Amino acid sequence: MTETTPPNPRHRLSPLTCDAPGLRQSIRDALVRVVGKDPDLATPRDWLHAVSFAIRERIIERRVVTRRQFADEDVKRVYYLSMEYLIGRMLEANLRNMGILEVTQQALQDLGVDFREIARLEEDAALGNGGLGRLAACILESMATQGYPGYGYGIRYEYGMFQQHIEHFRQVEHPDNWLRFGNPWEFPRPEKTFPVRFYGYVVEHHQPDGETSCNWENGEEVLAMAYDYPTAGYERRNVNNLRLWAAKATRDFDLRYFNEGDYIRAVADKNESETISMVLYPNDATAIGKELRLKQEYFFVSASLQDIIDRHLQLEYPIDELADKAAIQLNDTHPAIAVAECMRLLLDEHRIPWDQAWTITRNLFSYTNHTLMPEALETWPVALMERVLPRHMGIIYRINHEFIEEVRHRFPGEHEFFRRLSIIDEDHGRRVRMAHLAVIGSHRVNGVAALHTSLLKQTLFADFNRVWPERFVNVTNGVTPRLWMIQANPGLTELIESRISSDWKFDLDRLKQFEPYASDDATREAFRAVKRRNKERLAALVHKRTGITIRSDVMYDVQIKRIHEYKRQLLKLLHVIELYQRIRDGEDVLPRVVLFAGKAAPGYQRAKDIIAVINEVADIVNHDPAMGDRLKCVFFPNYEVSSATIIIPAADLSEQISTAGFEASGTGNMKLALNGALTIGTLDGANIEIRDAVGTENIFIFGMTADEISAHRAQGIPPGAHLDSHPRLRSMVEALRDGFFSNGGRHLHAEIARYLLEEDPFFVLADYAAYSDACAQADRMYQDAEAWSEAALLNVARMSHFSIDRTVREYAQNIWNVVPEPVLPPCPEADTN
Ligand code: 73E
Repeated sequence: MTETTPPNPRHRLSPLTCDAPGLRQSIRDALVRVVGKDPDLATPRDWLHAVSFAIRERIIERRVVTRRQFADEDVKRVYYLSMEYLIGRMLEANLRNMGILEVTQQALQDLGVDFREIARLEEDAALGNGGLGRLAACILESMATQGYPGYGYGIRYEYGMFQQHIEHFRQVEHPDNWLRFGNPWEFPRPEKTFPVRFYGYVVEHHQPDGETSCNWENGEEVLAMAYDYPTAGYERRNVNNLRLWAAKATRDFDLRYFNEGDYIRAVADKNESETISMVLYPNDATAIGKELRLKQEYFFVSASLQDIIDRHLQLEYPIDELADKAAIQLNDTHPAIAVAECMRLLLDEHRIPWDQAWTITRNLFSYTNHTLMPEALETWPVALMERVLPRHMGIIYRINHEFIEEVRHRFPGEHEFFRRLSIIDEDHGRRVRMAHLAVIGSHRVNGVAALHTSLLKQTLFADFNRVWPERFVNVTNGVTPRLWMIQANPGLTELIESRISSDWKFDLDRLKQFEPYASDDATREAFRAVKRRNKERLAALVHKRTGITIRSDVMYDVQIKRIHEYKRQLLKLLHVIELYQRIRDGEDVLPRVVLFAGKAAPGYQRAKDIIAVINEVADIVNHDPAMGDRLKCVFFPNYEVSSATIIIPAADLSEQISTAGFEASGTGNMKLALNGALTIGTLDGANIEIRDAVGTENIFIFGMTADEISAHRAQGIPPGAHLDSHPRLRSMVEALRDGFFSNGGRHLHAEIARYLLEEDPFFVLADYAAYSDACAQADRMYQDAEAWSEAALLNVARMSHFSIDRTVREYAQNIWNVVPEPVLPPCPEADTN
């Protein structure tokens, strides 16, 4: 059935029941008929798969209804193109959003199965590195919840983000074979398969009308096959679709060599072409200059655009109305080649003239920038691009030529300006600047927090901002309260629910109604009880994962994020050393648990060294009897979405201490504050907006501002000059340097100390005194349990701005120009009988 065929009455759906008996039956049926097991012999994983299959039937039914509605209503669709989706486990999220969590738990209990036990067995879908990928997952969930016709497109990596083990204090990477037991949540769509070409050459044909048409010939073809992951909106409403592409060798491939009798070569080559979707590059905030990465980017972009255009034509819309019926968001520059691919498809496949194709393309695309870090900005050598994507290189040259002509006309004689604006960087061995292609090919470009957007306009895109100031807009990130509050923190959810009406779950603005309860003694006490239970839950997990025993009656101070110099895990580690020394000196120090978690890119040696040093310091601290349980330091291994949902609700203090000007937004900062942690942070990224929302008295801000950092850098003060800015700093750094905390890694500790004293590119020492003061201020407030609880509750109540639903509405209004469709009516009421 095509998208436009009116529903055949014989194809009317009779929805599956969502009551306990119906679910019980479905689960048992799935166990026998799909998983193929006798219930008497079924393992917990068999039950996990059985319940997942039973639920997916119900989700896909809603997907069919949602798709029909969109087809009937002539809607404008939003397409989100992202190399990364950090989804996490799907069972509980799907059950909750479908509104059938409790009834399914009941059905399982009737079958003698413990929901918690089987849910734990599900692998996280970790098809992303960190914030950028998690944002993509939150945006999809929000589009479904709010009724936007949104589609995600990405890559179905065979191996996701590596699993981090800690061996002898160091990070060791293990492959993430997340599909090894099969995946009940995906629907393979072999009929949705598109060819994607690489290499080859371009043949030009001169037409009688003076135009030139191009054919991209020869080269190698790989097939992109679709796998669909339905994404449920909250409370059984719309179900949208995430379509991930897997690379498959073409049949030609096989035949060519089979006919030549070289069987082994044929199979080897087939394997090679399928490596395109084999593995996620585990690099956060650094560009990867590898040919395979460029092929991954083009592979998923080409398949997605072919699919988008196919859908548009199947709906019988004229091709020149593409930008009226679709909006495409580029999640960073990773999919930016889409601009050239769209032009290629319109020009070569649909025979649209250049100017018209260019107007469509620009109206279609918009681009989100997530970082200013120079090492993250993607540029490809022209020679590589010419070899892998010769047609696209030609298109990029023409886009660039016409753009430069336009600015030459508007800004005559400014040759240096044109050179800086050009898509081609001529200074570093001729490279294609993907960010320039993305800006020129989009009608809107957004940063992800107010400070980030303003820095974008002043620095990276200052020249473009002169050309097109109206193109740059801010859309501050957000997080979904469904996962990061309702699922992660049932205790706090219940507390809020007992005080205000439940519509805050859809409309986080309503959380403001909770504000008066911050001064209510009973609510504060209940909040502390919830926090305590969340700490007990985390303490049990910490013990299981690390063997370390932690108290649950002390401050939990957490820094959880990718390990990166600019995020300054070393600043927190120095504070741990300060506390350690002070306790050893007999000072009275507020008892606390300091918890770090995060992965280092496998090739990022400094970050891996930081993990090793944290673990060695932790080992000394945790085994020193002088600490008497007042200080514990934990490195929680293999940080992922599912562990974040346990750590975040237990936190008291949220460490957001990046060097100002470097963290584009941060989203962990929002999740932690929403769960009642107080932030200690710099004026960086979204911290600034969090401060404005919660009030300066409910957050601990310290350190140099982005402007002060720039000024400080310009002064060129040697880092060692700050050693006397704080009474203990010198002895702390010396302890590191002299290997006091080392356990076989003496050289490493000396190197970290040298790095701080001589390089310190992210101003750890310069900011230390201010940081230590802010920590002391936090400690003082924590000792007044009432004051702390009040501030924590005010943080919760004032986080409405950071709902992903607000973020998505801003994209919809200011960038995509789409309106939400009325959400579907709920399924028949779930019945727990
Ligand atoms: O500040 C975060 C931001 O909150 C930023 O570092 C992160 O994106 C988050 C969501 O907006 C980010 N990730 C990357 N760049 N910025 C990145 C770069 C290359 C590969 C993978 C991820």
